[in-house]
Amino acid sequence: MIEKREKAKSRTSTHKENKYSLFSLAKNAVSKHKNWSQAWRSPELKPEYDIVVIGAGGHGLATAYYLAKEHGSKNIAVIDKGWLGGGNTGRNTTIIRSNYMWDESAGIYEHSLKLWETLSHELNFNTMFSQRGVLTLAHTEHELKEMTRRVEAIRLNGIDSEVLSPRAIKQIVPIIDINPQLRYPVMGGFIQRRGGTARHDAVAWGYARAADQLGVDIIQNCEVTGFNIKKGAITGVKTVKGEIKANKVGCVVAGHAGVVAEMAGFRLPIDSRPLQALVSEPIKPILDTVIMSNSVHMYVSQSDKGELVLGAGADSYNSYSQRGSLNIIEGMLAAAVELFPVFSRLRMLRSWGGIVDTCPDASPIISKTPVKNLYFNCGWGTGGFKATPGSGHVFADLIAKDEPNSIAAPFSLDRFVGGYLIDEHGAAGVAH
Ligand code: FAD
Ligand code: PYC
Repeated sequence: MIEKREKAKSRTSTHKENKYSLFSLAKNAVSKHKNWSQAWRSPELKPEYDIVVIGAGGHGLATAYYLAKEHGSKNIAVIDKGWLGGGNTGRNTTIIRSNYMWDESAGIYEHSLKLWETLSHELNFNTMFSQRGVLTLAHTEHELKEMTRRVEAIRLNGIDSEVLSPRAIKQIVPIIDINPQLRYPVMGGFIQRRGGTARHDAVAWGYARAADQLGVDIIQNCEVTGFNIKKGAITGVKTVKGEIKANKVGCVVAGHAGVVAEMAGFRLPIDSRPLQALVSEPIKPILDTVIMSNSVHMYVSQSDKGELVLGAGADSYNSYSQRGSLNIIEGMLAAAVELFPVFSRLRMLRSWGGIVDTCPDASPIISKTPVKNLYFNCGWGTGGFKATPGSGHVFADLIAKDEPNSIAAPFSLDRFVGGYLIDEHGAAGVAH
């Protein structure tokens, strides 16, 4: 009886909240959002901060949030040359998974996936995290054997992963063509059921609002143009809005890590290339899993709006232009239509590109640098969105303690000197 009453009470309060939020939406629409409160402040840049984080993508904002929340750091700024979330965070296709081969990668990506599982609650912001499963297809005997080995390695790290037969795949994805006569027949695949997607902007906005509430200054349109370095240690940052003194600086500038490192006088083992994606017109729900095929360089999921979100491999040349080559998406669409004949009459709405920084071993850098108190977090290549919470979490720890924790340590720059590479080319979602 009590339970019934509690349920009825909570139904009434949800109903009331909905009524009020609908009323508030309508009121703000009529007043042209004049009284709409801002989700974060737009403070003036101060001349001095304890910690400056360069890059207001998801990783930079998460770093600032965990610095303030877990390390009690005060007087932090996050600065960005554009608008927050306008880099790869706002351009990616939002696939989240932790099914990597090596123990070091399992450490960082699974740490991140666990943080995703409670992130909306942590930030009090709906990140629209959806564990709809990520299914990767195999098109040759060799690929299937390699996948089976990979699944065993993933499971040894306690991460969920299963090999699937073509029939099992067809049950999960009824629109896929598993005809063995196809040019690239579906021979099987593997799935991580805890994998999925989230709303990219919401992650940046959620971290931004939560960091702002903890006193972090977020400064947009503030490009970094150089560093002040004395006796091998960082003392400040030069920006288009003036110089800032800083005790510590963290750089999280995906796509431009090499450019910013050069400003500090060292080089990074990084390649920067365009990676593009595209969306179709919205249609009724037809696909409730993420499908990836590394051999045909095609992946697809359906957004909550109904658009199909498709992506391809990276361009094969280095560039900083945020657009990709047409032949890459032409090839990808041909593969998509072969696997999903029902897509053939679908119209594409738009395509775009981002710049991905990739290391020779396709693993990221989370590290101290040759300049004391200057730290870099970069090289996530085509796959850093999934790592946003975990990357921010361990990078904050590194900046606060000036020592990497056990999750971050394998990703230090030293590995390119010592040779302890973490080769994850096979786990990358797309060719690069
Ligand atoms: P960003 O969001 O790029 O933030 C870096 C910020 O640094 C930018 O806002 C930029 O303006 C700023 N900046 C640069 N230079 C300066 C400067 N001089 N001064 C001040 N600010 C500066 N990953 C996945 O896990 N799953 C996917 O499905 C996936 N799909 C992708 C699809 C595409 C098309 C692309 C391009 C990438 C994809 N990725 C994916 C990769 C993922 O987007 C990135 O690894 C991740 O978003 C990087 O986040 P970030 O916060 O480090 O970078
Ligand atoms: O890392 O899973 C991934 C991915 C898929 C598409 C782009 N990156």
